[in-house]
Amino acid sequence: MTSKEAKKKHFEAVFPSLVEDLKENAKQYNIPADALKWYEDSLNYNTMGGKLNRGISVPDSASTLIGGPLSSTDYHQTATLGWLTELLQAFFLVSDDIMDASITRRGQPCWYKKPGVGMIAINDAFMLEASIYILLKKHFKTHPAYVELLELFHEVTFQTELGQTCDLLTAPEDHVDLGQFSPEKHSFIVIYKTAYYSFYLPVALALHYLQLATPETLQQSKDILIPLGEYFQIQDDYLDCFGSPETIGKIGTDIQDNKCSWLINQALKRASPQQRKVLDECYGRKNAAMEKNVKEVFNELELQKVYLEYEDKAVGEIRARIEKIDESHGLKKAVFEDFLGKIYKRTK
Ligand code: DMA
Ligand code: MG
Ligand code: MG
Ligand code: MG
Repeated sequence: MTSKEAKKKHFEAVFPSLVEDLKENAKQYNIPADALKWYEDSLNYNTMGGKLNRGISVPDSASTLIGGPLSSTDYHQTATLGWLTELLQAFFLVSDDIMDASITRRGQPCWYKKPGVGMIAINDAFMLEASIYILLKKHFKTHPAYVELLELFHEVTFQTELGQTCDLLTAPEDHVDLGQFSPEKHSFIVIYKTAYYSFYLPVALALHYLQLATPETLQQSKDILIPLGEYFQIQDDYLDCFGSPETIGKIGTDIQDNKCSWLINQALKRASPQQRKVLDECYGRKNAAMEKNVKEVFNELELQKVYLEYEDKAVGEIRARIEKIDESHGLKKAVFEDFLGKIYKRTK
């Protein structure tokens, strides 16, 4: 087993006790047995099976910040905060898959697509979110930064929802107007819907847990993690079209969903009048043949090459920012180098 696999196993081993905590909490309301089982199944199905990068980043960042291995208590506590990040992600993904009409996630049917689930998934998403605060209270009520942790989860949740609002509003189902897209709109969408919760949140949690969070350390972290998160979502947009569904575990929907993705923005910059006509006629239509026409234009415009050039440039800029970090406030460059290492050139 590689050390990465061992780290994942160690992190996964914390989850069952959190599920037990949540079941115990639910039992005080005399929850019927079938509802308890439903809740447990939803917790397991929607929280496990992914890369767990966000969650593992909390203990990882904490260990880098203190410059050595965590005590077993600190590991357990920061891994718990990591799992809260994964529960937040589960809440967003269950909802996102309904809104994006997605088919698969993590190589399995999306939760709402499971027989017998359907729109119950909406309530399950709320239950996943509520679970964050049940566990936060149980494990961190007496931590000096309890209120900061609570406010951080609330703020990041709102930021993500704001991003999702713009993602959905720029992608109306019944009306395609590619003139509505712009790189600026794209940048806003991806920073809010992805960067805050996926990148800023895990590091901010580690900083609060270790009581190293100050306006300076939080701001310095944000200045790097937001661009890093923007790069990550551009990878997601790229993989939606050019990734392999077997590897990314999901079937891309951005073209049919009329999404203001990075690829369409790049295509619009480069398209000839004829190519633009194809995009206007075929983008955002629930039709596989039209989706194929759009992909053909993307290929003609060599967007894979454009992406690799973007990646080199973006990563160079992120590395330069990391280099400039002033470690005297308690931050460590390695926190960000590790994050970048986890996602650089990813294919899933
Ligand atoms: C992801 O956007 C954002 C959130 C908040 C889940 P997306 O729809 O591109 O994600 P995915 O490609 O995983 O469905
Ligand atoms: Mg989606
Ligand atoms: Mg989405
Ligand atoms: Mg996507």
